[in-house]
Amino acid sequence: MAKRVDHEYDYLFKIVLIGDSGVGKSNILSRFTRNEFCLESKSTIGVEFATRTLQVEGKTVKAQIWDTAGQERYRAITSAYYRGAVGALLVYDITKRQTFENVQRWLRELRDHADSNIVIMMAGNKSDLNHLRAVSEQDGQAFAEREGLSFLETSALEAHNVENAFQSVLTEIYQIVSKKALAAQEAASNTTFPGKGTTINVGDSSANAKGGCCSTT
Ligand SMILES: Nc1nc2c(ncn2[C@@H]2O[C@H](COP(=O)(O)OP(=O)(O)OP(=O)(O)O)[C@@H](O)[C@H]2O)c(=O)[nH]1
Ligand SMILES: [Mg+2]
Repeated sequence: MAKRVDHEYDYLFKIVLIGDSGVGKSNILSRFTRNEFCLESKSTIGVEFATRTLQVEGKTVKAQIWDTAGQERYRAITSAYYRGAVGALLVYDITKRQTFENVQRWLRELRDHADSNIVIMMAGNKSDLNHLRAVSEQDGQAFAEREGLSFLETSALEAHNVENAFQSVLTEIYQIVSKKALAAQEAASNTTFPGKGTTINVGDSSANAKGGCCSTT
């Protein structure tokens, strides 16, 4: 029998879930990766992660989603949590104003610890509890626009927009990555095949170093 290859994906993207305790991060994760919801879920302690492989613009993408506690005392070491993350879902609870006010704090943490090009989606979760709403959708939208974030209201309970939120983050990441790959390819072909009339100085090592190396960052 043929052995299954583990690398059955084109890209692996790490995404982190952040936001105050109780906003629904773990349920968003379980809804997205296992289609499960738990009304009496316990606060996360330390770090958990789950994966799901899906199609993004015709490519097979494995999303590795990390989840930690919103509560400071249960949180894992911050720098390790953010290392290598290319996307973030920043969650607040539309029925708890304070969790929305704290989004600013979470953004600061992202800017301090994560890559500056990280793709951020803000999610106003628990949209099923409209009768208890403490943050209007317009307030969420306006804040996201000011901060340059994508924005959706979600409900892990009703499976509303959870799929969309991740698809949108993954698509944006994919577009950035493929643009970078294209730019790197172009840079490489330009340096490998210098145009007619280009002076190639073989004696100068610093010039060689510049011309021969193609940065992927
Ligand atoms: N009505 C409703 N309740 C939700 C929704 N998402 C999560 N909850 C509930 O909110 C509570 C907290 O959810 P969690 O997913 O554990 O929250 P968390 O953000 O992971 O919390 P920490 O791990 O402490 O940071 C649980 O009782 C969930 O059942 C939702 O979309 N709608
Ligand atoms: Mg949790």
